[in-house]
Amino acid sequence: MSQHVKSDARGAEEIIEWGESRNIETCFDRAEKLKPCPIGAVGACCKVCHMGPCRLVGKNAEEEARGVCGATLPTVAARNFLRMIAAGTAAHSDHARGMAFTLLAVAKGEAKDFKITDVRKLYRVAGYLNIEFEGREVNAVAKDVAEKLIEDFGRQKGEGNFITRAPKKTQERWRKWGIVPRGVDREVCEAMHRTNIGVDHDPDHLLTQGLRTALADGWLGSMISTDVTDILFGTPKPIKAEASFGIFKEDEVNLIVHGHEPLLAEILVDVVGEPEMVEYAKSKGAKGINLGGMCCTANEVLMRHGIPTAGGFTNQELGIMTGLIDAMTVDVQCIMPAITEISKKFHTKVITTSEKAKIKGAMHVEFDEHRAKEVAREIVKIAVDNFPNRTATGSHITDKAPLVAGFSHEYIEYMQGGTWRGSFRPLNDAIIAGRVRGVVGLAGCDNPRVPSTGLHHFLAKELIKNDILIVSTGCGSAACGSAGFLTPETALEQAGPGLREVCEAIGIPPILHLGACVDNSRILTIASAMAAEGGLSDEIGGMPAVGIAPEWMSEKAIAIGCYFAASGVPVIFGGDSPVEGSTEVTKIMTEVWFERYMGALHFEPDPEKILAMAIKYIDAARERLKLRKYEPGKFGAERVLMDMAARREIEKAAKPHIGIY
Ligand code: NFS
Repeated sequence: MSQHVKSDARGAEEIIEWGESRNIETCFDRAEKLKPCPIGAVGACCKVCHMGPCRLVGKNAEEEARGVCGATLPTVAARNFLRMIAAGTAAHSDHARGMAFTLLAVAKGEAKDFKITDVRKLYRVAGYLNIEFEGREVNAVAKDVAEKLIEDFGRQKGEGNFITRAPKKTQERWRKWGIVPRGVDREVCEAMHRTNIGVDHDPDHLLTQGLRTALADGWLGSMISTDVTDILFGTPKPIKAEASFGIFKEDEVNLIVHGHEPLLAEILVDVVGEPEMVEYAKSKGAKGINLGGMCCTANEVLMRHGIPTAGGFTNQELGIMTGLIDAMTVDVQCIMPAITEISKKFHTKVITTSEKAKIKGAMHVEFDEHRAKEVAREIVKIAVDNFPNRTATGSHITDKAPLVAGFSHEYIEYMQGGTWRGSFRPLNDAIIAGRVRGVVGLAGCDNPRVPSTGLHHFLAKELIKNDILIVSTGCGSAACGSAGFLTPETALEQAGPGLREVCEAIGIPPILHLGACVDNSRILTIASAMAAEGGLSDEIGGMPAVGIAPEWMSEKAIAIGCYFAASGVPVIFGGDSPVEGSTEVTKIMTEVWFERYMGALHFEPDPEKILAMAIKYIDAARERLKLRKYEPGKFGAERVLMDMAARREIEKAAKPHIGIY
């Protein structure tokens, strides 16, 4: 990875250069031209009232600088940071709200094009919510589940429903420090109130509300979204797919779903296969209709249907520059408004589909779950009608990478023992024996301010070489996927000896793609299951586990980082710290949070240092847990891991069952 590379994503550099030779501007050019504001970058700009904006700068700014109202730099930095958490939480949770209301509509028979696909998951969730399900109509259970989950948004007092899914000790820490979230809307609203001019001025107190708000994201909003999506569309299990710009087909209509919400994308998966639609495409000279994705909408349909992904955040303009995308639907979040501008130079139609988001220069076809197929067909027709307008211009890329995705909590449990003996015992044992040194959640965005996806690639390779199992989500997964890292072969070629053995025995890649960014909630449930299994820590805190978001850019990533920190996971973000101006705030987020929750949030731009810090945290946790000292290639005794054949034997011996797990 040379310093001059703008993107390390497969094929990206070629498209960027092609665009540069034609003066087509992308986020990479804008990032170069537009240096970050040095005052805002360190959290020292306060613009919460109209006496300012106040710039808290100077030699001894932390001690001496004051805004017009007298606000200090630590107050301002903490306040700005809390607002980022609130915005990120609002985004994930509003998406979750839409999912919960769709489940309710399905249960009431009002969204006829959707159905409950995973009844087993519905029952599992009903169980968490103490809702009776035995002998009841599926839709009646679904209605109760949806209504109970919807309570989590508007609850004013008490605790979120899923809080009790965390290990007891983790819950105790939260209660002790007053960070158990009540309802999503209440926490976001209170965060905005507290950061309003003249309210909360104590940095620690502000950041404590930050953690409560972040927990509302992780354990309420995001977890609801993951569970409801599984109920409606199926809990993911391993599936093969492909990634990168090579997924676009020259002789087919290319329809790309971009954004975050899975509802329209799921219906499109059905509709593009309808014979009338395929015939229509043929009538326009195409061989068929090729559905692909981008960012997290891509991850949702990749996990469940193997729909290929064109990559993450920084690939969106480049995708259009291939000249092969006939239509791109965009719903909410991480959509660059620049895509409508760039689409003018090609034939691509950008279609906004959410009532919440419009972009000048885009068509608007609003999605409505009550007439989902009708809207989906309208969109497919727009794409097909646009196929003949394709010109020969564009930077075509044919290269793509194979991948395996679809690792849900439920599947990971199943793969460690089958339907009847599924557990987290083998993973815990492998960690105890030192075969697996620890676990890293490698997640978050890709970013044009660094060689985009390059930091993900570097860390992924180094971590698995060090026998660290990776669970990935969001654009981190897209980065690993298009690099070809999400295959079992990667374990053989690149993983350390212990991790390689574990991956070989189970037949999995050393990097497990867990889904979209809202599916970071799967990491919370996996960590809780590992704590319950025993032998490691009895809470999430203290596990040999670290979260890394090396290229983050979205406020959503900040909310995620904070809910992991509050749950007990040390987290390292790349790039410069948005609270760098205040050592007091930095200390709270690193030392104070570690003392209270065993989690922390660091910012470190140097990828080598991120790696070293992650390994240090993991080894320190191993030492605290009195686990065998990690030595490459040397392991302690552990149970024999079951391979696929052994699992099938158990399956055969057991009673017949429905589904795979
Ligand atoms: Ni996550 Fe998904 Fe990507 Fe970052 Fe955006 S798409 S929700 S925020 S950029 S990982």
